[in-house]
Amino acid sequence: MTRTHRIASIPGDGIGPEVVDVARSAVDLLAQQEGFGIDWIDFDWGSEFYRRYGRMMPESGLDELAETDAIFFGAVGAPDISDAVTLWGLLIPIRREFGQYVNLRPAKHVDGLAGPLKNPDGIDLIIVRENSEGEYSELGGRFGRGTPQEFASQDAVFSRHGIERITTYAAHLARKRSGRITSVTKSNGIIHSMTFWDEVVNEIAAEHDDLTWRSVLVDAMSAELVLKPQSHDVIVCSNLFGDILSDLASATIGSLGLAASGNINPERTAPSMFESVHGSAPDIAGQGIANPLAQVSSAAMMLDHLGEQSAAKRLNDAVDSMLRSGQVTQDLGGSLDTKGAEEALLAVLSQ
Ligand code: GGG
Repeated sequence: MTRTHRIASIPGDGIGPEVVDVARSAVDLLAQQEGFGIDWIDFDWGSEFYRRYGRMMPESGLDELAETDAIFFGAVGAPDISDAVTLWGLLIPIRREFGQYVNLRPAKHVDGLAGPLKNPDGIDLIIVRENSEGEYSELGGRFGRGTPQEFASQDAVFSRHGIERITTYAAHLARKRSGRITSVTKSNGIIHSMTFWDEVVNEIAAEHDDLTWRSVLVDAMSAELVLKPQSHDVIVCSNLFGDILSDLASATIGSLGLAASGNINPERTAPSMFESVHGSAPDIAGQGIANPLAQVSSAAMMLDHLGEQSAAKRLNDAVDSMLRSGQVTQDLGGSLDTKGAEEALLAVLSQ
């Protein structure tokens, strides 16, 4: 064996453990076939950990993750715990501590896969979400509690450095793809931060004038993603807009159950984290019917990041083959349960 990757596995809540199990089986099989090693390091962090210890991960959690090559994450969220606690107690500290300021969220349609659109053929876009600042901010507060004047204020934080680095990353990515890049804001309504975003993006665009740049308001972009998603390639946007638009984009290709993501530290100074876009789906957790393919495609992104290009390609091809042949779960109109999808995936990889 020539190389071994140390991977932190955090299945988390709800359907997280169900889909992470499937993806890990596929990665283990590929490792065996391709001759590399995977050393999974298991962490039982998440909502159950919170119920027991009053925090989503131990105090030493980030130090433990720092020792790994990548983090493989399932989902967080539980009906009895505030989403703010689960998100800010686990995912956001990891993204920030490890400089994962790029959140890549691709949406690619596979021929023959039904979805809500009349013509989804040729959808192949990628959302580059700013992952470290923006609207996900701790600045603000609740004031005048219990009085008729009670109000809440929430500050979004956009730094020149933050906008420059995400836009530059997106520009380099666009150059490797079609050369088209769209920046999304709402600068007619949000007049300080979003006009600043536009200004900095224009400066970066001037440095990359071989690319075709567009700027679109987020409301118009929502309509474009439904009416002509094929016209888009690289989309760069803020933390909140990227989160919303990536759910929309994944729906156009058939299901949120297909949407993979990578929280990337481009400088590779710390581990990156790979997770499905979907959450913990408590409504179907424990029923064994969750679609594992978003988590599997996230594993492919992780393998690619770790330099295992052949394994990553084979995993992506296997997912495409399942989608093309209709070996899919109920969210995509198929009849497979999670276990059935795992068996089908391992069978394709073993051919
Ligand atoms: N697998 C992703 C997950 O559990 N997401 C929960 C969530 O609330 N995410 C919001 C975000 O990514 O900012």
